Amino acid sequence: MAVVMQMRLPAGSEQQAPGYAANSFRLGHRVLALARVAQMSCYVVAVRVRQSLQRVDWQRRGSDACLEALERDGIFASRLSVAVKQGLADEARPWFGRLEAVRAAVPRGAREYCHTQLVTARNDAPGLYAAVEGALGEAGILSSVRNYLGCRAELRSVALQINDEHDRFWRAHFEDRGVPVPSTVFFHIDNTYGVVKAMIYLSEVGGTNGPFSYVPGTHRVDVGWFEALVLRAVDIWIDVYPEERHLFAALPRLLRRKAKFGDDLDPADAQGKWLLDHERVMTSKDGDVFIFDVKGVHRGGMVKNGERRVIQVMMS
Ligand SMILES: O=C(O)CCC(=O)C(=O)O
Ligand SMILES: [Fe+2]
Repeated sequence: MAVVMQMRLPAGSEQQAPGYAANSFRLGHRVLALARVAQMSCYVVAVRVRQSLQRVDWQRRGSDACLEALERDGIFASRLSVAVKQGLADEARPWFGRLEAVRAAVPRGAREYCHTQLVTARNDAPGLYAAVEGALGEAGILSSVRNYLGCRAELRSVALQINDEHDRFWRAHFEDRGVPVPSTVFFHIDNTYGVVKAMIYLSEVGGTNGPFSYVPGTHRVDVGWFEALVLRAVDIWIDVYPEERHLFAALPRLLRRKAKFGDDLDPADAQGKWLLDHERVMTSKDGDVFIFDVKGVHRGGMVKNGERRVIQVMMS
């Protein structure tokens, strides 16, 4: 674990990612890029402050296997009973139907990440939220997550996810340019603070239909407040304004960092190799619900054959 603590989180700062223009830019580009990073940084700071305020006065109560695993590894795997799983599947069915309709309306090759997910709101899907809350509560997971985050965490969103072999969100930007897809593709941390997610497998998931994976211990890598801020702000910028992605190259080197860094790594370099060597791939054999701190390195949904169905739950 000492290695983890000494490791610097690779943040895509060194490599020229496919799709970014070469290192030439106009002054106007640099000014716009800096303004965007400043704008998004304000948002990230606000999220961070809100998270700190939520932690005021929280009293931790006891410990358990889930809490210990979250603190040590950043991930905990568990099983649900057949009845609980069936209840979740029943509640999720109509929502999966809607997601299927969304997916059917888009030509397969043109599907984006947004077509893999349907995020529901509690008011629209009270039955689904109750079923998920019941499942996580019964397994003791919700109380462990609250102790881990140090606040009264709630379900912020419940999303249905379908991934299949035709999805190209994780590889299109390489394939379209004739660049090989690196083995570190899509390794990332989430661009939030104070969030734990649960991935609940509703289909059988093996090695090739998009298993979720996590690099244990990486949630404890301390990148320092500045880098933590920049890599989130840059990521949110590119998510919100994808058409400005090429301006990443106009940033000064110090700011050329992002939370989705796996696409930019050279798998032959030591950091990429270390991540691949320590990656823990979660199939249905390992459990059917995985609880993880999103600030650890993870990826998933990159289906080579078949399809994967999951419920993704965000808690904060
Ligand atoms: O779909 C997956 O397995 C990964 C999802 C993910 O990165 C996330 O929910 O933060
Ligand atoms: Fe993620």
